[in-house]
Amino acid sequence: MHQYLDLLSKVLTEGIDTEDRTGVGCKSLFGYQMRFNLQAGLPLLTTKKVHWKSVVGELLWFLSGSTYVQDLQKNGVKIWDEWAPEHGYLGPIYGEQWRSWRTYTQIPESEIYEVGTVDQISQVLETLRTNPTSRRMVVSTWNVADLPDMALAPCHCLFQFHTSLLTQEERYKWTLKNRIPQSDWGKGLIPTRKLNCQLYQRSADVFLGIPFNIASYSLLTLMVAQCVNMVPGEFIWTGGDVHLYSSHTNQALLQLSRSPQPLPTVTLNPQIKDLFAFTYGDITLENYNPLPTIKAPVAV
Ligand code: DHF
Ligand code: TMP
Repeated sequence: MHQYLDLLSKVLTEGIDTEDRTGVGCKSLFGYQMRFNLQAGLPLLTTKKVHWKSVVGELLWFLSGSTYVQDLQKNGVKIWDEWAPEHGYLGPIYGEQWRSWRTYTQIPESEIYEVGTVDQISQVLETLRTNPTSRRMVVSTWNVADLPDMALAPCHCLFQFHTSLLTQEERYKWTLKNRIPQSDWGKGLIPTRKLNCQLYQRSADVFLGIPFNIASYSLLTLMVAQCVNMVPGEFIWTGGDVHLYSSHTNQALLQLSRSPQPLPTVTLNPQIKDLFAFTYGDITLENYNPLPTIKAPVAV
C-alpha cells in the first residue's frame, strides 16, 4: 500500500488549501491514478485498522440494490448514518443505480411513458460471460436526472471491467494456487482470462473514504472474477478531486510515520457463482494484521 501512502503524502505537501461544501476546509489536488495487482493480496490498508465489516456490509448492501440505511444498520454498519433522513431512504444512490436505473419509454403516438429498470450489474456479468472483449462493460451511478434526489451525489461514480488472456504461466500458477488436481486440467475448469477493474472517483476523502473505496472495489473484482470464472488481475483507482480535510492532518502524519505490513488475503466460498448470493460468511479475510485504528471525524 505504498501507493496510498505516496498519495497521502502528496496531498499533504502539494495540495492546495480549499474551502469546500462541508465548511471543514481541505488540501486538494486534481487527477491521480493508482494501480493494484490483486494477485499480491487485498489492497487493504495496514498502516491503520480499516473496519472490514463495514467494507463488506456496504458492498453487499449496494449489490442487494437497497438504499435504505436500515438494511445496513441491521448488519451493524453505521457509516451512512450521518446522511440518512429520519425515514432512512437515502434516495436513488448506488444500490438503486447499479441494480435498477430507471428508464422511461414513450408509448408511440401517446403521452404515456412506460417505466422500466436496467440492472447494470447483471448486464455486465452477462457481457463478461458472453463477450469478454467488449469495451462497454461500464457501470455508472452518475444519473444526472436523479442527482437532486440523492442524499449525497455519487463519489465513486463510474467503473469499467476489462479482461485479457492469461499466459500459460499465469494459468499454471493459478492451478497450483487453487490446488486443482492434474487430473482436472483438461476439463475446461481453468480460467483463460483475467479480470481488471477501473474506478473513476470524482471526489475522494483521502483519509476516510479512499481506504474503504479501494478495498470495496478490489473485493468486488474478486467476487465478479469468481462468478465468471476468471482470475483477478488489476484494480486501477482513478481520482478527480482528491482531498485531505484539515481535521485529518495529524492523523495523516501519524499514518505516514508507520510502515506498511504484509497485505491480507480474501478467501471466497468457492461454491458461490451468483454475485447476488454472497453473504458475509462467504467472504473471509485472512492474515490482516494492521497497526492500530486512527480515529478521524467525518466531514458531513
Ligand atoms: N463523506 C466524507 N466527507 N468522507 C467520506 O469518506 C464519506 N464516505 C461516505 C459518505 N460520506 C462521506 C460513505 N463511506 C466512513 C467510511 C466510509 C464511508 C463513510 C464513513 C468512516 O467514518 N470510517 C471510519 C469508521 C469506520 C466504522 O466505524 O465502520 C474509519 O475510521 O474508517
Ligand atoms: P462532495 O459531494 O462535496 O464531493 O462530498 C463528498 C465527500 O465524501 C468527499 O469528501 C468525498 C467523500 N466520499 C469518499 O471519499 N468516498 C465515498 O465512498 C463517499 C460516499 C464519499
